[in-house]
Amino acid sequence: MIKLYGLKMSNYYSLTKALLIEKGLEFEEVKSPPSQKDDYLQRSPMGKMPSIEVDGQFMSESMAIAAYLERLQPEPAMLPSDPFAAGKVLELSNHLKLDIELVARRCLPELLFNKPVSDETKSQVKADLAKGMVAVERLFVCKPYAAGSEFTLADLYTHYTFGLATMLAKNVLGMDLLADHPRISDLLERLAKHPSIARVTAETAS
Ligand SMILES: N[C@@H](CCC(=O)N[C@@H](CS)C(=O)NCC(=O)O)C(=O)O
Repeated sequence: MIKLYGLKMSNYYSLTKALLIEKGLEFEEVKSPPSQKDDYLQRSPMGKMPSIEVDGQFMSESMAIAAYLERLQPEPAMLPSDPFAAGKVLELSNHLKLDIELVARRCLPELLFNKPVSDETKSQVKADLAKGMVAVERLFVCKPYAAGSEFTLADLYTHYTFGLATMLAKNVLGMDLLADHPRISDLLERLAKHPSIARVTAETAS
């Protein structure tokens, strides 16, 4: 059985859990906070969560885990069978991860650990987020899902990216990230009710 290491509070842990649920795979959750200890780094070389264990072997990085799970359990598909469409799903997922989530995350120390982020960093993050939002807006299809007619990996990255990024933007930057993006706001409302995501949310709260 697949073991999923990390903490429920982590958006990437939650994304991976939702993916395992989507795939109907059996898995065991192992509570494991991030660490720089050697045994942890064997599972996840940057000491981050999530990671998985399969038959005594380890893998980190949500997108790598998603690629593995897609081949292990092809149905339901989280990437379209059309090669170009599959690339577009990954393109959107990567932009969400790199140009929204990772940018907003620079404000996390202020919210989580009460470590103030400098005004210079805040204005850079605001500018980078504005640019990232224009970029992802170009890529979103929202008919009805993030990248087209089917629920894909991009929907999971959408939900788990904006969950964190909108909260950080609002509380640290005083910025409404979705103010000019009604299509993305509507999609997020629908995704919150998607069964795998709703189950992860309910189990995180319990
Ligand atoms: N690129 C990684 C990001 C994982 C990540 O940033 N995890 C955060 C929690 S959501 C973490 O472990 N942070 C602790 C740390 O950086 O030490 C992925 O996609 O899995």
